[in-house]
Amino acid sequence: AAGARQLTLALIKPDVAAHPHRVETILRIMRTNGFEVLQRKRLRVPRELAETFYGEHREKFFFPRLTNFITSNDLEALVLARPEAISVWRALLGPTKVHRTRITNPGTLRGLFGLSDTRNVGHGSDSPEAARREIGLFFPELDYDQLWEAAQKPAAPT
Ligand code: DGI
Repeated sequence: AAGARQLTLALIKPDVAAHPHRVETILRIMRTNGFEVLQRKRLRVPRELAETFYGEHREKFFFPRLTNFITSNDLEALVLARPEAISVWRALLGPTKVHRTRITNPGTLRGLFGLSDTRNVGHGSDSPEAARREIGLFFPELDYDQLWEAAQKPAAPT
């Protein structure tokens, strides 16, 4: 039996968001894999949001280049829903470090489209707690619990 649907925050980072046809390819891959796109927005991330979002990495050597990159141009933020949304979206993305992922997981989104360990195509929340926090950061105007409730109803046929 299908379990409850999970929500996850997906980001299509600026390296890919600059290419409309790649964004469309990724959206098609999301839908083919059973994801419902509940919310979608395109935005230039303010520095403060980037630093809060990646706050756990504040002391890492790559923090400046990561936050510079994520604020460098528009990106796409999406709320995705399906059972096991968190792990399934991260599996589609592939492992974080593109240089290795190109060899080990060439068919994943990072394997296909990644440019570097920083410019690595996308983001996916890594736990339900992270998903709630991250959806709140990117979609502060939404009521998370209401969104979750709505996600439990079957999608209208399209
Ligand atoms: O959840 P992920 O994005 O897969 O990975 P994460 O939460 O460990 O790291 C967040 C982002 O930080 C990742 O998408 C890219 C960047 N990053 C992580 N480790 C490295 C890195 N960037 C560089 N240049 N080198 C790293 O070792």
